[in-house]
Amino acid sequence: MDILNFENIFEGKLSRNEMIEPKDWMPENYRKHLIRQISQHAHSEIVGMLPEGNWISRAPSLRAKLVLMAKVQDEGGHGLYLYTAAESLGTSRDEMLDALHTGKAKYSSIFNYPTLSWADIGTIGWLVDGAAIMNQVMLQRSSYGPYSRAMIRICKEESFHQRQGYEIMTKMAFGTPEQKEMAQDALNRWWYPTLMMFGPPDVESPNSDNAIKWRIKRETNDQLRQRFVNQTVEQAEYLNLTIPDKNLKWNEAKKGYDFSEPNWAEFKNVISGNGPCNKERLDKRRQAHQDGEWVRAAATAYAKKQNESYQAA
Ligand code: FAQ
Repeated sequence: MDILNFENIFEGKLSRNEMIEPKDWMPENYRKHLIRQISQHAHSEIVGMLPEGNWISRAPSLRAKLVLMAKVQDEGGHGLYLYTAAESLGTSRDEMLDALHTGKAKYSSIFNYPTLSWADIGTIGWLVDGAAIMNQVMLQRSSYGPYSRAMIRICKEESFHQRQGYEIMTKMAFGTPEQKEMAQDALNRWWYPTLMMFGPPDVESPNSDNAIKWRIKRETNDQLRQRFVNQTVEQAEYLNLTIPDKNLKWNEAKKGYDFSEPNWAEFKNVISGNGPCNKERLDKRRQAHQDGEWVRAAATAYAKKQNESYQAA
């Protein structure tokens, strides 16, 4: 079959909303686009364990500690599903991790901000997981089968994470004046970085056109950001907390809120490696990888031995 026929089959599947599977023919740029996005997503999950992991030993109760430990462990699991989905496109775990550890690969900008108080853990669950779900619900219908299936499970777990965060915020916002102040302070610091998670405005997003054309993303960065703001305003009102944006206003014509854009110069700075915690996060990640070397060596030796005994039998 010539390349045009392969392309027709690929386009036909997309137009019928069928999944593209690892053994199917796909354009090289589609494969590269997916490896880029899925590996960045995987890196975000495992780097995202660090700001919250930082609070496990300081959680205010045994219950809070158990719930946070389960959440952080889930994020590690999400990273594993996603690395496996990316491997099915022909890259290797070592290549992806090497790109992360050498600073070549991106991961979500949000994890380069510090977690200064327990209210930050509530805010991450409420806002950061809330934004992640907003994006990932759409990705459940992504055109690449292994990515879409990973997202279905991840979204279920992210919903628990979002509730965990909102529960902390509810306790703090309705707690003592000091607790409420901590909750407001955390919202003030995390609001704009959360809006940045959706990526640059559509007009400055070089990857969006292909992502939409190939049905990898079903909605654009701006559409998702708008939906997130619309949903979150009511949640903040219930908590009696103030979103730090004087321009936030209901716009009846667009049936959504007008809101201030985040500082895009700050975003560019953070994704170029110069955010408040980029260095700390990468140092911790490299150290964790190094510390895990003996586990990888033992697992590889065990698998080799099993393989030899199967072949001998
Ligand atoms: N941070 O052309 P676009 C989570 C880069 S999971 C860093 O618009 P695209 C769970 C982008 O890569 C959070 N870089 O790109 C959790 C591109 O650079 P490149 C992660 C960003 O791909 C919760 C350039 O800017 N979620 O939080 C960011 O169409 C709590 C131009 O951008 C995902 O990864 C950013 N925020 O759209 C874990 C979801 N935004 O590669 C622990 C899947 C953009 O050309 C605790 N990913 N860039 O050098 C996506 O949906 C997309 O990749 C976007 C970016 C929306 C992130």
